[in-house]
Amino acid sequence: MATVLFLDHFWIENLGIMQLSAVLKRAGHASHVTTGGIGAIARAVERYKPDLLAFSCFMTDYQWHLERAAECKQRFPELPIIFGGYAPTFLTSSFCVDQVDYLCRGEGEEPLLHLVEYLETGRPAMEDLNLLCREDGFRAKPFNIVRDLDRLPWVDRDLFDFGRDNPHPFMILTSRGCVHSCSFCTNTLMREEAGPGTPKVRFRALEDVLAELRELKKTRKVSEIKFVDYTFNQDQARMLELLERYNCEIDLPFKFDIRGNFFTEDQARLLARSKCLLVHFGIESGSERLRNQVLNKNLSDAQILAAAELLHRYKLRFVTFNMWGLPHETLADAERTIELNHRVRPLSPVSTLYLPFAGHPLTRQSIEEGLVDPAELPLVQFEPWRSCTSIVKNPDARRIEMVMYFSHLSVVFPATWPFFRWLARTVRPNWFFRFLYAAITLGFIVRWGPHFAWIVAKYSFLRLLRR
Ligand code: B12
Ligand code: SF4
Repeated sequence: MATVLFLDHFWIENLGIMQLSAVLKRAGHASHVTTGGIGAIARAVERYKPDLLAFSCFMTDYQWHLERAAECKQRFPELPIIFGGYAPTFLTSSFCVDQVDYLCRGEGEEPLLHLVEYLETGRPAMEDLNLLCREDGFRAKPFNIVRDLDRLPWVDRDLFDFGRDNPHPFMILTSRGCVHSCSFCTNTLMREEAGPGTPKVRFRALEDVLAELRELKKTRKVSEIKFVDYTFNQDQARMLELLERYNCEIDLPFKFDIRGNFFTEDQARLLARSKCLLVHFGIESGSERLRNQVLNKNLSDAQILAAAELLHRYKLRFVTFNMWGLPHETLADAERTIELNHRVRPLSPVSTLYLPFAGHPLTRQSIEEGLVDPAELPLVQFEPWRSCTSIVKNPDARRIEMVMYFSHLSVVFPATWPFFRWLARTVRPNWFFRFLYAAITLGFIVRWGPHFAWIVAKYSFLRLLRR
């Protein structure tokens, strides 16, 4: 039996790590997770005596992981280190460094299990591990994908030790992938990497999903379920069947993400009879040109408005996702995003600065067009001030930033929009406005969940102090 210690930065339940842990435990191994600085990690190493340290990164936190791994390598040179997640997958060469021994591209269930067996027994052979290995100079670059999700065990909900009273929503995934190919989205790049012949979406059997939910309901105090599928309603018949059965058998409050063009009256009617707390859907930009030609979202204003009309008619609460600082975005486009939200009337808009992730189609195009300097890509990290100022070159960037700062207030209180539009057109952003934006954002996050707000505030503050 081997022991794996996972390193997580964000300290919110992480389904990726929980899935990997479940696969390890099913095979008789042990796994634990920790976070924090080298002191906390060293204490966890003392306590659990792992045979392998496993780092899981987003594109937005991989520098934190690389720093911690370098410290671990210095302190425990004999402990092998594996990296997996989005950044190692798409920024592979940045991880072929001294502190990394093994690197997994794509989905890690099988390769991680094989590595643990290899470290214990020397089998399978290194070249069959489907990993990049330091011992052979990181030569191969295999990409891994789980074709049959039903072969996986349920995620390990004991791993993050929040106990029965988990303050977060319980996340569950019923599918992987999305049929669309938006140019900014990691789904699109995952599919490119997986190669032809890979299904666009892999679904779990509904029976298995419902059994997992029943078990959750029986064993935990669940106040809320969050379906984290990329697009919950992309298969209409499946969604309707899942909802029908969910309403009868599970009947817990829940949230999920939809695409406006897949939303139908049948779905709305069923949702109105369920304990649906909140629906999220992406507008991204109020400009159809940007949304469809630049972002390849394949979603018209008419489809967005039709979905919103249905949501309102059936009294379903919803928020919209909006991105700011896009390549080729003008101030007029940003103003259109507010104005489309006025017509859509969400509970609130969720606003994020567009982050050009390395390797993604839109980033590649922006680099070709001279709009993004590739040397600046490592700056896309989860840090408060970097969530404000875009690295995309744009003459209107500063004004768009101001529209973003006041987007919540402008949408929720439309009467304030003429004032904020004037402000955005005339005043340059500064620290005062950024602070205001952070406070407003935090206020809205508190409405979704105080614990999540606390985590965001804590990380933002700690990182600011560290500078
Ligand atoms: C839930 C979620 C969140 C949650 C929780 C994150 C968490 N701790 O899990 C919250 C709300 C905090 C969040 C935040 C953000 N998110 Co988010 N999120 C998701 C979501 C909806 C589900 C993630 C999930 O559970 N996937 C399922 C698991 C099974 O897959 P996985 O995590 O990829 O793990 C597999 C592999 O990556 C690999 N793997 C991962 N780690 C390791 C480690 C080892 C050792 C190995 C071998 C393998 C391995 O194996 C795993 C099992 O197959 C995804 C979309 C989606 N449906 O996947 C977006 C997604 C991951 N998020 C995304 C983004 C953009 C963000 C934000 C940057 C948003 C923002 N602008 O602030 C932030 C980043 C926060 C940060 N830490 O820096 C992007 C991509 C991020 C990226 N490329 O790095 C995604 C893909 C959405 C999208 N459409 O593009 N997110
Ligand atoms: S619809 Fe959503 S999940 Fe699908 S590719 Fe576009 S952004 Fe990604």
